[in-house]
Amino acid sequence: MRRVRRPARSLALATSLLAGTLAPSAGATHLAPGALAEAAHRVGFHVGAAIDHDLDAARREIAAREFTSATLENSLKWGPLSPAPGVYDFSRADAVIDWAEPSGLRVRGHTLFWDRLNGTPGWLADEVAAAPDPAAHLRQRMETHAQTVVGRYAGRLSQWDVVNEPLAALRGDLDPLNLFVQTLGESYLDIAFRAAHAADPDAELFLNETLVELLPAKFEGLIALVERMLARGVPIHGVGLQGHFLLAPPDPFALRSQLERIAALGLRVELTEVDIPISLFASAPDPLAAQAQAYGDLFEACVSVRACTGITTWGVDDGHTWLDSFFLTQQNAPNRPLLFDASGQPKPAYDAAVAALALRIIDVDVDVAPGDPGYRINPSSRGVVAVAILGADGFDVFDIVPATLGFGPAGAPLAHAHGPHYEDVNEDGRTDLLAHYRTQQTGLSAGDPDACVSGRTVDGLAFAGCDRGSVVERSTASP
Ligand code: 9MR
Repeated sequence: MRRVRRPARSLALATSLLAGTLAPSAGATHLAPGALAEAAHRVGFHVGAAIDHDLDAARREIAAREFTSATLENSLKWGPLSPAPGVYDFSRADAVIDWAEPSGLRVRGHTLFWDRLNGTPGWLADEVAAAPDPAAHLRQRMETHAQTVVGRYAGRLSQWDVVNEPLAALRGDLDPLNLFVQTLGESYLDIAFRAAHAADPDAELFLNETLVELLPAKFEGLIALVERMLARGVPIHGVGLQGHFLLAPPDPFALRSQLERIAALGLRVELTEVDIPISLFASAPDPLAAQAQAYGDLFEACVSVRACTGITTWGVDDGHTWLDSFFLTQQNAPNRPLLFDASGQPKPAYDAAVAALALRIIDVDVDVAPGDPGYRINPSSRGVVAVAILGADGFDVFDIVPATLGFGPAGAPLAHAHGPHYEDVNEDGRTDLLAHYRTQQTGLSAGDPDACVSGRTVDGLAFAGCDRGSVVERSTASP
């Protein structure tokens, strides 16, 4: 058995930042430049920013240093891309993508089909209305558009928001004002995703929706829609929750449960357009610290769900945000909703995001293996649980404090079954270290709802995991 002792890494700082006790003042981060991207890279997570074609060099420099992902804010929308039928101008999109790639950024394509604002060219509705068979005409236009745009960048854009905002603004039904819905009904989503998949079979295809974080009924509509698409075999790989928290800061518990609902469908999920305006915290004693808490909550909700693979803020810094010109929010300008202030300095929210990313590295995997003769346990009397703490860096089973381990609803103590540790090569070809513990409980079986383990690491991180087959459980930071 290989015993690897990786360098100890303290989470105390991260935890106290999340608790707000060390929140620095604006622009006074103690973190090194690039800490955000570094923290994300370390745990295989993406932090992104929306980038427009005319974003200035100073902001691009911040983006390249601090983020791992870029979303095209406007340049790939059908309206700006195609001024007349069959005419495409890729110059703005090319400029962003040609900058992002050598900057080492993952690029998200945004967005193929969106019928609000400038998402669809004006000529399309006129053309569809005049067509002898409007449905056939629109379908053909959509397929050509997907082939032209997704095909052009095939292999370069790893994710696409194939369809944006299909639902009514404040409800869970399809948007009755949407040209695609009016002409093709729900089948427009199938056409869109199938055409995008044909144009780039390797791209991860997302359905991106807004305001669902604040509207539970709309979220249910989204889930039902995605379930129907999956039942029809539509190639959808992820759901994007935009995360424009214009009315209230994120509720971390509700958000996490939404992320888990999407994960349970077997899909990825990302927070794709996040902004949390400072006006939400106007009455707080320290609005920047309160905003940092909200960002910390948001990041923690996502990093604690394995299927949640990225968070993108809708802009780089507070000097350049759509909220300052949006009719509902412009009276609050400056809205200051992002991780960097208008002079490009990291805000307390930045530190909170970095701290929360550190929590990603703990995953607890609990497997019940009753009676497996390989474990040399009497199958009729005792259970065995294998506990693995998996992480890209920093923590493993050696970090468990054995005396803190508890099993089942009563938190019964666990002792090493044999071992103390062994290596296991997982499905990704990565070697995990596991530890087996013996319970006094009889009659255990795989997936037993009571087969839960909790404990603490030497760094004071509380963790908990249950046997759910192959699903990896979350961990929580200790208070
Ligand atoms: O931030 C974008 C702004 O510059 C554009 O004028 C606007 C219309 O195209 O779109 C904004 O981004 C939207 C995104 O594409 C979809 N979700 C809502 C975003 C804010 O309106």
